[in-house]
Amino acid sequence: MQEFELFEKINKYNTIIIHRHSRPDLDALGSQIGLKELIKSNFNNKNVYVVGDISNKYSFIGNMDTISDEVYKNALSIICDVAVMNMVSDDRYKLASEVIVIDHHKNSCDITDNYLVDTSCVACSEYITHLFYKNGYNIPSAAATPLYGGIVTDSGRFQFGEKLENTFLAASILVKNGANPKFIYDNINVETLNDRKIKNYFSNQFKVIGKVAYLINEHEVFEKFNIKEFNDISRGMLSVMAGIKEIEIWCNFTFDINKNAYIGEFRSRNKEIVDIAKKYGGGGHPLACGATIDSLPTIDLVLKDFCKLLEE
Ligand SMILES: [Mn+2]
Repeated sequence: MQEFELFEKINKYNTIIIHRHSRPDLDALGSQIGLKELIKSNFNNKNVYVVGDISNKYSFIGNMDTISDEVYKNALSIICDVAVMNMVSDDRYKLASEVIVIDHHKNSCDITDNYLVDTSCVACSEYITHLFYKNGYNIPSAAATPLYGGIVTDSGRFQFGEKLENTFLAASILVKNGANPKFIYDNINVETLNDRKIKNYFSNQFKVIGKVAYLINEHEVFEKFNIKEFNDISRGMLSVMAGIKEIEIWCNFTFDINKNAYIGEFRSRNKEIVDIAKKYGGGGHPLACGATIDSLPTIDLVLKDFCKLLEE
């Protein structure tokens, strides 16, 4: 699909319902809510809704709308920050007359041919900013702040990105149009006292062999701290081992009672480790990957492989 067709289709429909991926991060929510505000401010008399599961962590950015199936009749659905069917939150987008996907991920789209993607953008929020700005649309502050939030978080606070100059350009446009960076940072830099206590606990638990740090978390820890979300430990506690000068690779093995196995999350500062993840049936990015590990003896083998890699 051509970019101009996005605006033609928005023009054509009175009702537009915006979706994004489930378990939303701030880019999913920021691009979704930002797009809603952009449409409301640039196109007259549109009914624009945002739907999907909510995230307690990012609820500060805005609320979702509750709508009936009827609303999808003769409506346009736009899906942000995801291009694969099984990750979209609320599959009622299928009830709409037409669907458009706007994404920045590298995988291909299995939802529709109305697919806009720019993989050089670090965030879907960045892509949407460029799309509207270069086509001469107005950017209200109600759109600028959530879009800014999406860019800040998906870029790891402006560290990552294939075309950082364009990322900064989008951020500059948003700030010029009233984005409130302090509001975003005040909300994402804060944690609860309980969160900090949990982190302190895990900070005292990790072990080190050579330049490799690791945590092995049995199922009991979920009960110990009343943690419901698996990823709050599995991914959330990686950070207690990151940023340590002597540690090159850090791993978090968390027991998943549903799989009766340890979910291993692996991170490396410089040396590519994804081949070791693949050796154990996993995969991911060169410096950030994972694998499902069946037992404690196998965890030992993984750790030995990481140590060996660092000796090479
Ligand atoms: Mn994203």
